Amino acid sequence: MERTFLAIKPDGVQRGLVGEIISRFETKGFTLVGLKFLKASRELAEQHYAVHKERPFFGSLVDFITSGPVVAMVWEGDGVIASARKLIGATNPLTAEPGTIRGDLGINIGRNIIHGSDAPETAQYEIGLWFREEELVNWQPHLTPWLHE
Ligand code: FUP
Repeated sequence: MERTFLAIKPDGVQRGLVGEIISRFETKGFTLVGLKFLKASRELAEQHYAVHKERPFFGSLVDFITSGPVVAMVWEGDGVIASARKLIGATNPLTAEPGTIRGDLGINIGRNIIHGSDAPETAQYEIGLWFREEELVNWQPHLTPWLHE
């Protein structure tokens, strides 16, 4: 079963959006398999955003993601990686579609509320970076027959 890594960033936590955001993935029908609340170290943040290390915004991105607590999560479901990206919306909340998390809840690219893995390889890398295998829970929600034909 496909898994993705999602993280509610410090702005989402500070603004009290944790419940609203988790609710969107729950009500969509995906399964939560990992959850932790932590303040990321600089080392973790730099590894997480390693693909952006040559970009001009890298320093401020790492400063921001380490500036307060984040909610790190792993969600499971068929097609969850691409679907979560759709639910999250475009990188810039100002132009993200209404109905998406960023489109509904934000206005600035540097405060875009949530991170979601963009591909299977990234998901695998990010899940391994933020979670140990024993922190992920394998379980079968009772809702499954009502969500899948
Ligand atoms: P996304 O996959 O939508 O989270 O966006 P990217 O991986 O392209 O960028 C990672 C983060 O860098 C974004 F969440 C916001 C930040 N960013 C900027 O601050 N400025 C930019 O021009 C691009 C990205």
